[in-house]
Amino acid sequence: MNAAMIASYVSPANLRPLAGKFLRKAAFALVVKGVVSAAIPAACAEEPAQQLAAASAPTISIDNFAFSRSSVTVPVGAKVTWVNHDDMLHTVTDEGKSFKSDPLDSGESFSHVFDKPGTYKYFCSLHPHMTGTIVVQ
Ligand SMILES: [Cu+2]
Repeated sequence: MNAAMIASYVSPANLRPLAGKFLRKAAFALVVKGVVSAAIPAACAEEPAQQLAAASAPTISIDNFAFSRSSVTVPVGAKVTWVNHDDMLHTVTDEGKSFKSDPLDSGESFSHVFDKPGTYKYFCSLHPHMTGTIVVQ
């Protein structure tokens, strides 16, 4: 689910029967804030192509000295992105040395495309207790 999908879901055409300008604006504001998004996954469940796209480009947050998802499974060719939300430098370093980020400052990100199937264990080279796994199928 991305902003464009949300925007099309609450397009003016869908909302026109409801009421005038004010309601459309209010509904859009709620969606933007995430208040209404809980109602939307049912619609997304019928769109496997878009789910696959999401699985092919997952994002992993780095927060509070941890990777937000300890294990992520992706298809071959997937691009995985890590975003550092800590106020501390971190790296994303593959145990098998197939990829290694520079130290990421707060707000910086690193992406890697996984072209070969396998299990990739990675860690932060500055804080080796921070670990994660990418499974490429
Ligand atoms: Cu670190």
